[in-house]
Amino acid sequence: MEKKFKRTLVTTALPYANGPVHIGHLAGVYVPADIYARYLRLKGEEVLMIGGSDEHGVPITIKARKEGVTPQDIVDRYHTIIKDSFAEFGISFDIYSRTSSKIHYETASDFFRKLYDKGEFIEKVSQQYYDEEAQQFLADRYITGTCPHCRNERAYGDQCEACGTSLNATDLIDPKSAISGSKPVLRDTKHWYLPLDKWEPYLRQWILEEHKEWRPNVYGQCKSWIDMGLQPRAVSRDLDWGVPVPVEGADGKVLYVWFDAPIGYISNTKELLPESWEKWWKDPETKMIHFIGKDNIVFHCIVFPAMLKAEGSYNLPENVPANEFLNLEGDKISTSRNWAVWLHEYLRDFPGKQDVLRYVLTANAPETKDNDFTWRDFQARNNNELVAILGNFINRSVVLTYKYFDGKVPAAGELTDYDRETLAEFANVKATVENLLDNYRFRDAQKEAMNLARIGNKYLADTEPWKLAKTDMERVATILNLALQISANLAIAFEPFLPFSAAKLRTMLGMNEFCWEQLGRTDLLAEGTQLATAELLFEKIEDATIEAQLQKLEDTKKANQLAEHKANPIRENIEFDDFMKLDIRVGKVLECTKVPKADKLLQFRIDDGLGGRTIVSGIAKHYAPEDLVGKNVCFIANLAPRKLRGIESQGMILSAEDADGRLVVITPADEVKPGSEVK
Ligand code: B3M
Ligand code: ZN
Repeated sequence: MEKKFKRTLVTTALPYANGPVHIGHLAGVYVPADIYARYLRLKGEEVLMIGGSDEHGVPITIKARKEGVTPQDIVDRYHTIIKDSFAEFGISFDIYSRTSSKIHYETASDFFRKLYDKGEFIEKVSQQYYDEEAQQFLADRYITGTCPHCRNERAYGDQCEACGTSLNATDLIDPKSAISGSKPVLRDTKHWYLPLDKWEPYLRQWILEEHKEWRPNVYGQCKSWIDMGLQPRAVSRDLDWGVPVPVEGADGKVLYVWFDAPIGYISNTKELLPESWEKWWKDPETKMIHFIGKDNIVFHCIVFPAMLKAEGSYNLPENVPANEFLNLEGDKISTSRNWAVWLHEYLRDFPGKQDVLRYVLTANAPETKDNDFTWRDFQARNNNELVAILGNFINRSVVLTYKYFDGKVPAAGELTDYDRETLAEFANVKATVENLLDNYRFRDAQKEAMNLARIGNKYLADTEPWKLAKTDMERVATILNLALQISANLAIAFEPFLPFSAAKLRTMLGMNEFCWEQLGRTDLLAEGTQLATAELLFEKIEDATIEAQLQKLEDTKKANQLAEHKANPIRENIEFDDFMKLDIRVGKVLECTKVPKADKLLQFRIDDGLGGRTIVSGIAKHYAPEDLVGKNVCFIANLAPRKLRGIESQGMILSAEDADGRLVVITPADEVKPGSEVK
């Protein structure tokens, strides 16, 4: 049975204040949350939208150390940049605060203390690396060493970025402290753990039985965590940046960032509403919704609920509509590789076009699976949808009203069957959009809103009022009245999605008061209302503008490759016997063709002096197949055969790769017989 609520608390993940925010943040969390909050406000519901910066955690301390500044300097810098970017994009937080605030320290500290006093933690001593020179315990990220799986010498204590394996610091071969460079030693350290296993039966019932309506990706992740069996989780760390653990004998220990950050939602509510915050957190008639990205699911669906439950007086979230990831031009967005569209840069390159980005990110929202942002799609959606459909319809309606009625809303006369058909099509939209928004399906909801504009556009194209102006002004008046009423509906329907354009549109139409309930009505603009002069809501984006953005990404790629090349030192020495294991031969290319549906692969038939062999090689981006036929190439002849796209590859063709990622095949300087050995 559906529960009834009085008010809604919308929380948005607190971004780490160690870098600016990009389109992935906006698409994954802040735009959907903002659409939802604006929609509820428009319905006249009581709603609070909470945001803020997450200012703790090891990466912030690492960045500070690298730059030779304090962690506080780092978070001060990025908190401001992030906060400004959100404000520019119209993300309508009721408060955007930060976890380095005094009230947060108190709130997080009290929360821990309450759990501690209730006996909700277990204390455990474990061994952790300690840097004797720097006299401090080392977070896993502060330890580097050789990966036991792939032998990468620059693996971190928590992960090897070369092979992607997650590690424990004690797995590393030859560990080194990133602070002093010295060899760390293992020392005993005490920490506090939240026994998630204790809450497992509760969580299983609450999520798996009572919240089957959660998105499949969220539900599925929770189920697999719970089915794997929950373990106690450490909620403290040996670190000098964060909220100090408020118990005796905890010097040099702080709350783990994932313990204090979600409490930030509570602190920020308190900061905004010191008198009445509790009703937002403890009254069962408040519905709490967490907007987050998929990498935060376990913390919001399992760990934080267990914390709240252990405390005892708080509500649990009603839903957690987590999004999947947004990629950029086919690659994972990455802060360290600068592979992102940064919001502050977008604002500089596309001033005044916040709504365009909001629109495109919602149209491509990664609600059910990872999605891709491409600049070509951005341009197409702007030109073909915002300009050609929405903007065009509004503009025609207003311009024609000026042309024939001095910009005053004309009176509607008798409706034709066609008018009535149009209105009927139009009337269902409110219920449809509402239903989609209530179920966190923002991308479909926006599509439906756009359908309203499509209906309007088609109506004008079909009725052609400009042709009737000489013969039947009464009919023209009716048509334009209806077109303007549809425009007024658009000004309401698009308010959650495109707040800047919707506001402009309302100014144009002289709409002062408006609310969601009016949607679907055709008497929103009174006869005789004076319109403001027509203003273009959207403008075409030219190819050159898009090409400049693509070029920028291309440059980033080159810079990354160059950096990688520089960081690619000569590998460690090998013995002569190791070299002798390689059997490298010369062969002549007899045939070479593209491998279907694999844009990188070429299939070779090689005369190897021994009856021939097939080799598949990833150089299709660098050569046309016909250019390689007849060439002598070098290949590894004794590499164990591997299947690539179902084709057995019997060896590997050698090529050189330069810093730009260009591949050039290695050929002998003079003609030699196929099968000759390379030594
Ligand atoms: N700062 C992780 C993130 O930005 C973390 C979220 C905290 S939400 C309480 O992905
Ligand atoms: Zn590795």
